Amino acid sequence: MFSNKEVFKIAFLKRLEMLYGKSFEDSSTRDHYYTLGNMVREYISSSWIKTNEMYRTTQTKQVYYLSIEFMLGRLLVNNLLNLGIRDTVEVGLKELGINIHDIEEIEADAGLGNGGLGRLAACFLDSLASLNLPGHGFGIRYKHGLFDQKIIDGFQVEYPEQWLRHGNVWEVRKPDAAVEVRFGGKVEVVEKEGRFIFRHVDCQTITAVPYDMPVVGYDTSTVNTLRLWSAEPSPYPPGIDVLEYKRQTEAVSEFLYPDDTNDDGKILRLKQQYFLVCASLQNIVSSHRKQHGHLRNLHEKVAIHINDTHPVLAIPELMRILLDEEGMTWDEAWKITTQTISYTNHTTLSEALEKWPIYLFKPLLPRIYMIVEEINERFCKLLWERYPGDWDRIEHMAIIAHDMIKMAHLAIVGSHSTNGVAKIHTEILKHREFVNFYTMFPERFNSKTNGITHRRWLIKSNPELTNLLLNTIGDKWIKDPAKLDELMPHTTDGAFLEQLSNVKHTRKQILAKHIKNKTGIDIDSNSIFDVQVKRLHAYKRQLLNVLHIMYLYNRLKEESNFTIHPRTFIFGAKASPGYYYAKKVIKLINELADKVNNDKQTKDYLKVIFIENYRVSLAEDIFPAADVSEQISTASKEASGTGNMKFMMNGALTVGTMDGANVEIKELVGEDNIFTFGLSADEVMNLYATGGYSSMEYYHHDVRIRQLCEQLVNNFFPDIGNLFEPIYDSLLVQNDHYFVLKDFAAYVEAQERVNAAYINQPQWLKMSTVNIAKSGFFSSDRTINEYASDIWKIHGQK
Ligand code: 26V
Repeated sequence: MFSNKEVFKIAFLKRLEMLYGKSFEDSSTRDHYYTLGNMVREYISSSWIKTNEMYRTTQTKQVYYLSIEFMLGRLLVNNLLNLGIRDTVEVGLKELGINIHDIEEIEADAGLGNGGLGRLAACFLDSLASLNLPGHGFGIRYKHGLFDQKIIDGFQVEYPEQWLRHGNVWEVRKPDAAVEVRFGGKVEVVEKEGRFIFRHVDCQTITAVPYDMPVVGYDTSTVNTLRLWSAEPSPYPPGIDVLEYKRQTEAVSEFLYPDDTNDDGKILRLKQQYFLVCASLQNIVSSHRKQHGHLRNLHEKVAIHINDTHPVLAIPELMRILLDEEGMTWDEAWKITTQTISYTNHTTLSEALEKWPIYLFKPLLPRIYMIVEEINERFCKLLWERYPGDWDRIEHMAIIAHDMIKMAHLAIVGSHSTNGVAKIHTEILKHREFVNFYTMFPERFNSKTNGITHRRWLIKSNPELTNLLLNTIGDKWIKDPAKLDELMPHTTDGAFLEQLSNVKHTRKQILAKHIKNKTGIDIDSNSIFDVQVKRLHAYKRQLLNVLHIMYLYNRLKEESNFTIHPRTFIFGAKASPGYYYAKKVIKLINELADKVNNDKQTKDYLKVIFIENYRVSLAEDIFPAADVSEQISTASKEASGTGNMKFMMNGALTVGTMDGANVEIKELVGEDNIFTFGLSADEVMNLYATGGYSSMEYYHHDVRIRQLCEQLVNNFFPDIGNLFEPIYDSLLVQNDHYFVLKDFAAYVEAQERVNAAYINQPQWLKMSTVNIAKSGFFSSDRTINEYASDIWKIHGQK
């Protein structure tokens, strides 16, 4: 069907006819998309079956990656690429008069995630399959992914996302593999033959129906599985309000929760978490039983990884199965559970560390609560033996304290591995956040610096750069991305640098065209494309970027001999719907854009663009076009960042703080090839500890800062009243918790270095080349190989 373009064309037309009863002339682009998707799915299916059969017969150890989010984006072109048939299909379609990009645009992003954490899970699946590793995802098939963002009058407005509206060609519903999940009710204890049996009665039951999506490896026949659970009503028990029961059940997989740390304690979210865990564990345990007849060797054949604490109930749930269903002793069950489970921490922001109040948890999950209590009691006893009398320490480390369950503590205590997602983040976990746990269990802590799949974020999204790399250093880097380093001799190769410059320019023109179509605004593709795309959070400091733009604007207006290389500042960011401050910053960016873009005096030097509804598919057009990558979080706050890696791999230079993976980018490229600035993580944490920061001093002593702060509240932005007063207050009344003003001068100075470096194009292109050459380290293939050998102990097949 895909052996050559002629065979493909015939098969395509035939399939179109079969599926839609339409001739080519009468068919739409949507028909073409579904026809092609259908063909690809069929093409995948035999490898999928073979991969599963192979895993069954060889009984190799499997890893299951449990994640409440998977931000897959579009799959068509990625699958074509991994199957090695993209070019055949593209040419074949072209000869039929169809542009593959038009077809691609039909597909809705699978946006079942908020940002970094969910996208990381998607990159990991791609790497697992491409490395022939037996690894599968378990998640939730949300009917609505992360909300769609519209900007209306400068404000963010949210709309429900509808990715399933036209169906999903990549999924297969498996009703025969459905399982039941129980909530509420009571636990009855009966004694039987000297053993206590726990029975869960009067509970509400819902059915978890799996939808499987194939995960196709690159240039291999491995096809792993992402299993997404959908909540459906179980056979209706008599005498209930059927409509109400159906509504309540389906609500469990209706929406992805937007990452909103101000919005915790939502019972439905806890239901989602247990729903994922309970269904996935039944699935894992029943296939293990089928193969081995018992669960005593579960930890030898299965690794279960929990992506952040959201699936941490896997620990008490596995204990429940081993105790109540298998009749194991506590000690046997505990050994198997801790050896099976491993945990990644993705944040140290205290407001994002999950805690559940007992009053919500216990009635919803009575048996699980009993087990968590028992885990806590045994752990506290251990603490007491080790630190007799040290009540303070015990209170701080307890899993349950002050009527709250601390999920991260449960994860560390109930697993054999806790990892951070970049070196500096792991150091903070070990020596600050979880220092007491590190002292007690040093061997459990390890670091796994995040990565991104170079297949989507370079080969797929930037074919122009990919071709240049292929022509320059061959193709070994595709299977072994560390080999991008072979580009290093070309940092002084004039012909190469010129081509690199052309590639970047082409990609900037593509993005400029897209922006023109969407916003009507013309941007200059010879200007510096300076990009900050990520969720909107105070700690990510989009505000620092905004204040710098205002500062440049002021200077351009006030100083007749001040000049800069023209710059286009591009933002993309969603704010959580209930995050008041973040939404103000979005409005501020849009007000600034309005002002700056329409000022005749400055518009040739400064443009500000807010790209609406930032998501994976847009990101694929943004990273290749960037010159400057903004990674300016308050040091210590950004666990890793992964956008920083995507920019680097596409030749953008980083302006960044010494935070997250920026630290490792700097180690790799050297200080001459990155623009770092600002407070270090230690300085930030010491300032918090000592209270030695007063933002007012910066206001008084730096006239630039004073002017900028005042411009937030005087009529610099006309007709907005006191709209930005909360931002002003965050800086000056609430003492600028994220050190925006303290880092301002250093940031301005770093940006001046950027301007100077860009003007020297040969120098800039050389720096850009070093960044591309060193980016292989950030392939998620490297990350996944480390997880596989250090944590999961799984091996590549064939
Ligand atoms: C928190 C909550 C709170 C309740 C509502 C839903 C929700 C969803 C997500 C989260 C926390 C997410 C933590 C997170 O995304 N961390 C990011 O992980 C990236 C991958 O490791 C890393 O690159 C980023 O630096 C880190 O912020």
